[in-house]
Amino acid sequence: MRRLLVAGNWKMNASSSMAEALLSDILTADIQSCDVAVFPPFPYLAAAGVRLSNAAVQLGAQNCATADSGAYTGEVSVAMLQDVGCQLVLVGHSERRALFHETDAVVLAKTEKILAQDMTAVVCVGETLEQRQSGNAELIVKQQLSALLHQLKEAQWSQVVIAYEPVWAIGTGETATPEQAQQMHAFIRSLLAGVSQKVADETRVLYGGSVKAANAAELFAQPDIDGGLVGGASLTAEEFLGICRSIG
Ligand code: G2H
Repeated sequence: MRRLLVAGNWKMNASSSMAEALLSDILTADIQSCDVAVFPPFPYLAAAGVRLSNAAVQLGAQNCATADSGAYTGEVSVAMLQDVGCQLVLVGHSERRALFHETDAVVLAKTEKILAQDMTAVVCVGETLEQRQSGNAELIVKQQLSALLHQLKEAQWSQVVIAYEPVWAIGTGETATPEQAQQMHAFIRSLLAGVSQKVADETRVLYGGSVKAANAAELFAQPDIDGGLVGGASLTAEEFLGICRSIG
């Protein structure tokens, strides 16, 4: 019922030549088995937007401003991102929460801007190792989603993708087991059911955290895992396409 999505979050990596080569390889591969999206750094978005226009591969940005325009030095608005061809924006990645103080209120404000622009918000949630070990993983994820669950209207959820990214699995090489991930994904879906059964059935919940070609198939086989948000392994075409191809 839900088409899987494999999304490559390049983080602060690549160069213009690397971006061009990577996009070229992804386009040549012509993946049909899932939706594919890439999230290059800001400076490469405009060229990527031209490269991907009319292509099935979707373009996303890693961040956006909460304001529409004006005296916000260094910020990039959602309208600007759409102007250069972005369809999606990441919000609330744990690196932004931890390093740039992105609170749940900021996550909500950004998400509302993205949805108002008719774009898709990929909202990231996930607990730290300490929070998991103290038995609070579900509580933390519920808190991170709480404002969205209460504020968004049912129809808006068609423009939201959730990415569950346990902080302890990000860039560490340590992946949640398929069972651990499935358990949290099922919990997230139960929260979505509080909005409506339709929202629970149709909202995609991606897994993120050291996804690679070797573990993707097992993760994506879980009933509530609808694809992956891929960091390190999205930086080489071979590994990223290997993840896409793990979907039968
Ligand atoms: C989690 C993920 C991508 P990685 O941050 O969002 O990165 O796959 O490198 O763990």
